[in-house]
Amino acid sequence: MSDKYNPQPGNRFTFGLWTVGNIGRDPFGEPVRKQLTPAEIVYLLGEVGAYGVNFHDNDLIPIDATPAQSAQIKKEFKKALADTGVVVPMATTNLFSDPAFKDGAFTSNDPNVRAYALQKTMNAIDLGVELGASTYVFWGGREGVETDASKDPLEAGKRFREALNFLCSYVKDQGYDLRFALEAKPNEPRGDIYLSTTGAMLGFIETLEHSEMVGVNPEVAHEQMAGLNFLHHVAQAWDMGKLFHIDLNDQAFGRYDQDFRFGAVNLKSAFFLVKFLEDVGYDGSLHFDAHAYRTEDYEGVKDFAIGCMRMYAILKEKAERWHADAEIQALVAAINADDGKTDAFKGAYSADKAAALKSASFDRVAMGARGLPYERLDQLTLELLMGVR
Ligand code: GCO
Ligand code: MN
Ligand code: MN
Repeated sequence: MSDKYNPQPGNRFTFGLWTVGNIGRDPFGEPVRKQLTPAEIVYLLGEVGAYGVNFHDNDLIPIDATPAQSAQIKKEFKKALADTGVVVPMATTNLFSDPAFKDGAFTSNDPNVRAYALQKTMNAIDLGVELGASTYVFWGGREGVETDASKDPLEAGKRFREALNFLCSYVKDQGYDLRFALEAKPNEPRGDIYLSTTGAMLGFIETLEHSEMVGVNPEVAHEQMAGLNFLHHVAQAWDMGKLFHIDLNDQAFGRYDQDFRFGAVNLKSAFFLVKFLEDVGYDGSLHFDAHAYRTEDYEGVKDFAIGCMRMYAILKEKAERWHADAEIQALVAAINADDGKTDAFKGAYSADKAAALKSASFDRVAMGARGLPYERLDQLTLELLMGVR
């Protein structure tokens, strides 16, 4: 399967150490793959042609590593980066695995946990910046509840805001060139996670002191877990200038957190997402936050990684074909046709415009009777996707 769809030089495809490095542990079963070292994962990513590797602090340096162990791991990791040309565009903090974070990190009811979370994040930011990261992701996996008896949601929001304000100021104080990207998820591992959708995050960001340095990191599976249209959230983020990063994967609606290969389930949604990202000119990382099926060995993990990247490249080509397809474009033009009769009413409000519009006459019945060829447009889109046009 080596052809033009395989990753080309200059691609922006990234994977987390935790994605291709996933050992296949699940709530019902033990690991099925041996743990690779961070350096080994970088070599694997170099082999499949990825551009970048992202990590949580503890994917790279175990939480209880000694300074000597930490130095040795960093040395091996940096060598692997230099040998392969793989770079580190994004980093993040693990604020969910350690038992200390069982009731959240920045929103924990325990002020000691909140302070420790800030300390851990400052150290992790330093580590990320040292290795080249320019985006820092916040995924608040444990920032939630099983019962609302346990935590006041207003208080939780206030704590989260204070933590982010503190950390924005820390980044500025250090002179780091780093932007924050907040990642929403509705549930799992908590019963309910605060700020559960990308839209909720976008609203929250506007309440921050340094909102200009904070955007979002939407993930396909997270909106889909909530039964929502992911593309619409991405479009809103883009419209607000807040699409700082994106997590690509796939997920069946209404299931557990599956983290499947990009495009593995909802091909049509994946197509419209890629088409959107390409149409608007999104030029950030294309990060695959997914992992191989538990059935795979490391050859299968490579198949998984290559599959994610091929899927994006193939859908990108399909989007180009969609734009070049005369029949599809004729339908698009017909749908958006404008007879110019309402030109006088367009644009900003004026009292004259409002008065003219109020006295205009419209053929309401004709408007309602007009057929819209969306069936045909959708069918042609699917036929294009299936390779029969
Ligand atoms: C999940 C999340 C995480 C985050 C990661 C980086 O569902 O577990 O998507 O994988 O993206 O922690 O912040
Ligand atoms: Mn996820
Ligand atoms: Mn994610």
